[in-house]
Amino acid sequence: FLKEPPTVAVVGCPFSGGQARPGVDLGPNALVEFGLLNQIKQLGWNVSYDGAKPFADIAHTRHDADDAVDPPSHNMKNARLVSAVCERLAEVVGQHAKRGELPVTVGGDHSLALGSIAGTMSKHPDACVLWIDAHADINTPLTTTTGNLHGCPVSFLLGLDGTDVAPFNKWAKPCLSPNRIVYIGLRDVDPAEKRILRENNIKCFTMHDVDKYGIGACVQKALDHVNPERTRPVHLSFDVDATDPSVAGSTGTPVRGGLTFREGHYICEAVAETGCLVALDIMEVNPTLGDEKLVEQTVAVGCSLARAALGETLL
Ligand code: NNH
Ligand code: MN
Ligand code: MN
Ligand code: MN
Repeated sequence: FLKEPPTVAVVGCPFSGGQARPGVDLGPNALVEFGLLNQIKQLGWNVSYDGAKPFADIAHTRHDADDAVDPPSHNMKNARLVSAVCERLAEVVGQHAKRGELPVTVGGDHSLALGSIAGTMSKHPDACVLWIDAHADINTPLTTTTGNLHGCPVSFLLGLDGTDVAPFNKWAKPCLSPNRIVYIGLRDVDPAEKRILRENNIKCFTMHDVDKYGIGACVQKALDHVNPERTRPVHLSFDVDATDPSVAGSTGTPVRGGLTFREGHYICEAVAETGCLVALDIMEVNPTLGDEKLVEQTVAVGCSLARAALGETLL
C-alpha cells in the first residue's frame, strides 16, 4: 500500500480538548524529544515531521476551552474545538496517505482518532481498524455521561444514532462499518457502550479474553475477523491506557488489569508482520501525570510500541 522509498510521516497533535486533564497535549513533544524520529529512521524508514501543530484556528487548544466561545452542545464539551482539530487532522493524514506515506499520529487525546481514521479512510476506504484501549470510545453525543469527546470518536466514524449533529456533520461522514473494527484490551466500558457494542455486533477482545485465550490467539482472531485474507489496509489506533498502569501509568484514565508490556508490544509486532499497516495512532501519553520515573517509562513505552508496529523485531 505504500510508496518506495517507504516514508513515515509523524504527525504531532498536541491536543487535550477531548478530555478534562491538562498535559496530554505535551505528549507529542515528549515522544519526539525521547528520540522517536531517529528511532523510526533506524528501522529503515524515511521520516518526515512538521512539528507539533495545533491544527485549528480556535485560539485555545487546551482542556479549559471557554464555554462562552465553545458552549457545550448535546452534552459534548469543546465540540467546536474537537471538530475543527479533527477535520484538519483528517486532511493532513489523508494527504500523507495519498502520497503513499504511513502517517503516525502522536497525541494528544484519543478524540483525535476521529480525524486520523477519517484521513486514512479517504485514501483507503476498505481499511479496517484495530482499536487497542481499556475503553471502547463508542459513546454518542446522546449516551456520553462525561461529555468528553475522547470517549466518542468511534460512534462518529460509524455514524451511529445521535452523531449527525453540528459541528461534526459539516465534515465527518460515516466512513467505517461495524464489522471493520475490532477491539483488544477493553475493561472499562460504560453500560450504554455495552449495549451499542452488542447491538452493532462489534467484535471485542476484552482483558477476560486475553486472559482466557492468550494474546496470540486474540490478535489472530481479531485479524481474522476484520481482515480474513490479510489483504485490507490496517489502521492501528493504540491508546496507551490499554496497557496496565504499571506499564504506561502517565495517562489520564488509567485502569488496573491491563495488557502487560509484552502483550501490548505483541499486538504491534503482529500487525507489523501482516505488512498491511497503513496508519498508526499513539494516544493519551500525558507527561505531566506521575513521578519522573513513571513519565519516562510511559514515554519510552509510547516510542517502543510505535517501533514495534513499524517493524522492530526482537532478533
Ligand atoms: N467511557 C468514558 C467516557 O465516555 C471514558 C473514556 N476514557 C478514555 N477512553 N480514556 O479511552 O468518557
Ligand atoms: Mn469547556
Ligand atoms: Mn481511547
Ligand atoms: Mn482509554
